[in-house]
Amino acid sequence: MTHEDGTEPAGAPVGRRVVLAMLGLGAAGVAAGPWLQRGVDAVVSKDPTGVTGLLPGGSGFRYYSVVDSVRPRTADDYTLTVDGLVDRPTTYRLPELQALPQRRIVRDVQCVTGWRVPATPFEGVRLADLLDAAGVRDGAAAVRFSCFDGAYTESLTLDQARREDVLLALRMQDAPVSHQHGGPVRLYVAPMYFYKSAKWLSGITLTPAVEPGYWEHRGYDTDAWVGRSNGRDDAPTS
Ligand SMILES: Nc1nc2c(c(=O)[nH]1)N[C@H]1C(S)=C(S)[C@@H](COP(=O)(O)O)O[C@H]1N2
Ligand SMILES: [Mo]
Repeated sequence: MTHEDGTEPAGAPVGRRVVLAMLGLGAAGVAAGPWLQRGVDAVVSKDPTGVTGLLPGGSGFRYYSVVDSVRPRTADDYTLTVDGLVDRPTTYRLPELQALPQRRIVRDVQCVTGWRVPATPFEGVRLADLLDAAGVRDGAAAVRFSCFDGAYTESLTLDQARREDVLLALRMQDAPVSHQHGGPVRLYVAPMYFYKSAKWLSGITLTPAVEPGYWEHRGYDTDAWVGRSNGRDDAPTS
């Protein structure tokens, strides 16, 4: 086996296995990773077209977590901290994030391992808005994301982080982001493979350089543009 989910999904085209093997993703770091797939989504978004049948198991999302369990957070105890190379370090609570202007984006979700969920709505606060509010200092060139699962990390360059299609998502599939999908707040990086969209987001830190995230330490690209990175996935993309 060679990739992110620690398994070789049934029906995975040989081509992808070969490509991933060539990328060296079968390295021991992956095999040893504390990987768990959380099972298949039980509550799938309404899908009149039946396109979720594209996915293994005929369902919508898979749940992914690199740790066994994550203690849920609610509006009572959720906080999101913006710090590092900023003029005004800030800690937000959920109602404060909910009160900010929200943007809605509907794109395909694409996991680098090949599964895809078409036309999935996400809504939330533009990361660019929080960066502006914090006042990014000279010398900052990247953003590091941390998660209250205590394990996962991600990163973006400052230019990527400022894109219009990068959100702190409060809603997904027209409902609050569920705990299993990384709520109450997850990152949503629309133009990149879904591993960039860190779940259970708790920290945003401005740094002088990109610090590779969890999967990037295990062989995946930090610039994870859909269709242009990791030797590409094998599913069509929008
Ligand atoms: N904190 C955290 N974020 C994460 C992950 C994870 O394991 N932990 N997995 C990533 C990967 S590989 C994918 S495909 C998506 C899966 O999101 P979902 O569980 O909502 O389908 O979350 C990404 N963000
Ligand atoms: Mo993924």
